[in-house]
Amino acid sequence: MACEGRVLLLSGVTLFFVFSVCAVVQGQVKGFRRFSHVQRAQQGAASEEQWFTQKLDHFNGADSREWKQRYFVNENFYKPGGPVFLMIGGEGPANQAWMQRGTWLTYAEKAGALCLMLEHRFYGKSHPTVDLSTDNLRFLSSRQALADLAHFLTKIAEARGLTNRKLVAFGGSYPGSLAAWFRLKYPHLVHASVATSAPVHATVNFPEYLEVVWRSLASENTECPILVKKASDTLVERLKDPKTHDNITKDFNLCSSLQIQTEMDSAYFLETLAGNFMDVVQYNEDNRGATGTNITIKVLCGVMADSSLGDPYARYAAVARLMMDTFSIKCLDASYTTNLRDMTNTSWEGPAAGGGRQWVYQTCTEFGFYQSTDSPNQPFTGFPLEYHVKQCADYYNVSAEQLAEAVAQTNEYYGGYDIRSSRIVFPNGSIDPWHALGITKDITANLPAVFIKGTAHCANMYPARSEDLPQLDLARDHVSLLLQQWLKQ
Ligand SMILES: *[C@@H]1O[C@H](CO)[C@@H](O)[C@H](O)[C@H]1NC(C)=O
Ligand SMILES: *[C@@H]1O[C@H](CO)[C@@H](O)[C@H](O)[C@H]1NC(C)=O
Ligand SMILES: *[C@@H]1O[C@H](CO)[C@@H](O)[C@H](O)[C@H]1NC(C)=O
Ligand SMILES: *[C@@H]1O[C@H](CO)[C@@H](O)[C@H](O)[C@H]1NC(C)=O
Ligand SMILES: CC(=O)N[C@H]1CO[C@H](CO)[C@@H](O)[C@@H]1O
Repeated sequence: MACEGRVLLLSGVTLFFVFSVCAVVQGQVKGFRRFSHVQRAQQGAASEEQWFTQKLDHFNGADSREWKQRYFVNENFYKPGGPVFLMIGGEGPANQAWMQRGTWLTYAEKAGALCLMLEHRFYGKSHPTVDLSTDNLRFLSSRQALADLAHFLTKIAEARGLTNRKLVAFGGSYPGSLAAWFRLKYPHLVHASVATSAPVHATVNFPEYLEVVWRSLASENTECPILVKKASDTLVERLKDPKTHDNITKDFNLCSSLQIQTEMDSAYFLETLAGNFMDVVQYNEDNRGATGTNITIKVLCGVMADSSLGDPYARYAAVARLMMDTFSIKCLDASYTTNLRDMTNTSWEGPAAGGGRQWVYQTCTEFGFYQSTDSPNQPFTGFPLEYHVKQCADYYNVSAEQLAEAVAQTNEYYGGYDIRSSRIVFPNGSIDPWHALGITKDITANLPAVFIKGTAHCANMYPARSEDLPQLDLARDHVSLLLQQWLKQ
């Protein structure tokens, strides 16, 4: 869902924290974990799941196949005649916590809104097809998802006598983009949107992500990213010498002895370790909460600066072990072979069906967003664009040319940074690596950006806390005022 269940990948093991359940899912994928969101909403009484009969293919009138899509309703704040608020589901199970907590509900209370949340097709319990075969995944796209939202709203409005009510769409991260695009493509249905941390510009290569990681680490301590780079460079050197592999296996507590046969093996291993830093930066501070981790940029940079642990390489290994301890992971499985087996399992019970197989498919056929090491201004080495592109071929038989064309077409279809619409607000956080693909300056008075200095991915969506930065409170109030204005228009 929108900024929901957290996915942290530690050394080949992704921890997918679904609200109130902590499921450990083996072998999920990088792109996925570094796109999904921390859940900071607190536990409350679960809003009951409901099911909507949805079309499989909205773009073929001759195809009448149907399936059941999951949704949630909260009527607590609704006042007769009030607007409809819709939380858009994303690349993971719809998280019921959003029906009890979150900034959007404070807005709903003010506006007397009916609150709905629709789970994204192919995620959570919303299964349009019998399995996740590549052939079936062609029904997974943002366009089909927007059409699901449109059909759902139209039918719900008819059934509940809500036609002509103003609708406000909410979402964070990928669902933030969906919120913006929903207003763009269905202006007759959607009155306004709050598109938080929304990467509206698709791009195959996204090396800027790691540049923001450098800057975010440097804002804690200028030495920190330099030490990370030293450590990473040392590790890359050692990987070239098979005699060091036994030591590396021990240092990083690998589940089985390190096997480097191809560039994919080393890239996967290096990316997994870099992931410790990427995840913590993306969710800095947001990382405390229902799931209870206290690992922040400050903590990681503290370890990197601790010379009592040995050289920077030894400190880097200490970070990896700290992350494993924090998440009670016994050992690190950083093997591309295992990953490939998991990612190509097409069963709904498969190891990557929690969202990894689906989300990476969407990156290969719509968005790219590959967090490569292709920029010199970032700390890591060894997982270049080719490594990410090769995964599209390995998992789904999508070629580099097909990927490039698909990404170009996504921008052609939605407009990328040049989105033309109105009444969409784009909150962004300065230390969120995704802001590089978001709208960070007002496009027009009617398409404003809201800048939140010092916050990470999706911070403004979580329930307010007393220790929040004052600018985060201001951003929440600013969005609230905009919505009040817009609902009068
Ligand atoms: C492995 O680590 C030990 C102890 O730190 C060290 O003495 C040895 O030289 C290392 N082996 C290699 C091949 O680097
Ligand atoms: C995080 O919290 C745990 C348990 O409360 C504590 O044992 C640990 O020392 C803390 N770690 C850091 C880095 O603050
Ligand atoms: C896919 O995953 C399921 C559940 O873990 C497992 O039972 C099945 O054997 C796997 N299929 C293949 C082809 O590996
Ligand atoms: C992969 O795609 C190519 C061209 O798109 C096709 O010719 C080939 O049969 C596909 N391979 C598999 C295993 O599906
Ligand atoms: C980090 C970042 O790009 N923040 C931008 C968010 O939007 C405001 C405009 O309201 C920009 O000034 C910030 O630079």
